[in-house]
Amino acid sequence: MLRNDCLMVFPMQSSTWKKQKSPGISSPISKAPEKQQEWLQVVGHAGNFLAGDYGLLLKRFCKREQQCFQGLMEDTLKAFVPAYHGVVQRDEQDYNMMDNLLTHFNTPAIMDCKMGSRTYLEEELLMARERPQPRKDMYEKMVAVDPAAPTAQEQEQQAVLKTRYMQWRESLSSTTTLGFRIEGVRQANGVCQTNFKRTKCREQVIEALKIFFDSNTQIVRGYLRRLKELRQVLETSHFFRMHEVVGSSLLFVHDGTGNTGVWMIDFGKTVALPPPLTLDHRTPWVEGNREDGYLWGLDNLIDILTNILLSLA
Ligand code: I3P
Repeated sequence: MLRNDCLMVFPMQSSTWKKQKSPGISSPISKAPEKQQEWLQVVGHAGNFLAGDYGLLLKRFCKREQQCFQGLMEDTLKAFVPAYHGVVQRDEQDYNMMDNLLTHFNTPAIMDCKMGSRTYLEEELLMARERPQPRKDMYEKMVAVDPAAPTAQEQEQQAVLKTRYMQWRESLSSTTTLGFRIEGVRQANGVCQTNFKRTKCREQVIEALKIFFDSNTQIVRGYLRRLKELRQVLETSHFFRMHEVVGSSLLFVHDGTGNTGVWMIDFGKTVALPPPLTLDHRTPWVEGNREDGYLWGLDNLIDILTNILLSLA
């Protein structure tokens, strides 16, 4: 089964957490924490993460994600993803082992942005047509946000198809209009917010981002620099051109020292394309072209940050 989790899982760093400064913060391996750590998961599938040895993060095994990590470790994108360290078993469950991206931050603020204009794979759409499996849990999540959202048939069934739920989430949020959406934020003071389901228009997104950046120009500048570097690498990456990247997030991390980082995470729904098909990640999606709108979303994100910086200057 596909599992696509947002990596908003991190240790609440205690004073016993040994941090090591390294020249690049993209592949940190810290010493093992000496005390049991308190783990917090802001968004994503509950129970999919464990703390590994040497400060590594263990994520419930997903073959597709493993294949992506293996490909990414050989790609120019390597510096923009957590370093991958293979598979480990705990209580008869396999886990993919990766760097904990938060190791080099001191009480960090964290934001998860789900990238792209589509959050379900084309293969999920085909499956929903061939073997429709309406879901009660998704109906309930839908009604909790908007009781008027389900159709008469869905109300009768008290269930919705996953693809229908995902499309509804996309159009309710900024996924459809901007090609990315904020999934969750954890402020440095520990306050978590995951209620961005209706954060849709540019102004609402800007408002939420400004709060996350604490209107700090140094932080915005750091993020902007990193996002532009990422875009440049994405535009020439072999891996990126050859994959439909869906449900993947950008993890933003900064702390009080002005240290910033952005990484690509969550590759459970990143799928290799059948050759010779490639994507430019900007062409609008029509069923069959597999386009995911990732770079369109990144263009919008960069544009928004540029404008935020101008407004703060
Ligand atoms: C979830 C979100 C996840 C999705 C999950 C949804 O909805 O869209 O991305 O997992 O599907 O329930 P919400 O954010 O509104 O809670 P995938 O991306 O892995 O499909 P799931 O319940 O089938 O895991």
